[in-house]
Amino acid sequence: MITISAFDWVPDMARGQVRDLRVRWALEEAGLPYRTKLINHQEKLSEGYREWQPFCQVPAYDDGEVRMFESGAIVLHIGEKSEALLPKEPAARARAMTWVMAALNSLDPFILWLMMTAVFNADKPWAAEARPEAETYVKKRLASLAHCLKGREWLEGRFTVGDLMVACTLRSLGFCDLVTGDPVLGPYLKRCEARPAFQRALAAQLADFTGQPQAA
Ligand SMILES: N[C@@H](CCC(=O)N[C@@H](CS)C(=O)NCC(=O)O)C(=O)O
Repeated sequence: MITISAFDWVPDMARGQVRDLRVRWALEEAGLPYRTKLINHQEKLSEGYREWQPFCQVPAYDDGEVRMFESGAIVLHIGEKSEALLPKEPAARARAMTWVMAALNSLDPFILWLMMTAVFNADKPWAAEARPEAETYVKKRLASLAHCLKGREWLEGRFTVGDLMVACTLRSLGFCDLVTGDPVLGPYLKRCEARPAFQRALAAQLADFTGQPQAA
């Protein structure tokens, strides 16, 4: 059975955003059952956990053959097991993998920087000063993404692991309307989040925080 690590508790604002969600979503799309190894914020620092996830973060993954970390690498690994995530045709497969990298390298760093200024350090004077520029960079990247998605349901003709990773990255912008207020990106994200596999993954993450099953 596949095991993934996840936190047993995070603050309310982080619920539904923790990065094990993307792994749960990939597993749900692939139809692969999994269980969670819930850890707390002390256990993440233990030597045993550090051997599984060197940066003391979640998620980490173990399928009995491979133990690994980094959500991008994990969803690609799951993609290898399921055509629902990664097409077999080599060019389509390469394109889908490209979007996973684009989410992690071309979108996420800018979004993270904006979050540092607008959310995590919102009360600091330097953050107020830095925020407009951070927002400018994010808007530029989002405009490029919207250009690619214009008139398309999915990034590459059908849903792939690339959409999954891009959608997870866009969801981090839930604190502002840069995505939800965009006529292309807003509906795209809604389409992604409407997928039953996403709904099951989200419900499962939330349930692990409360110990109570939540409606999908
Ligand atoms: N690059 C890593 C980042 C993982 C990450 O940022 N995990 C966060 C939760 S979303 C975490 O564990 N934070 C706790 C900490 O850093 O101590 C990945 O994508 O797997």
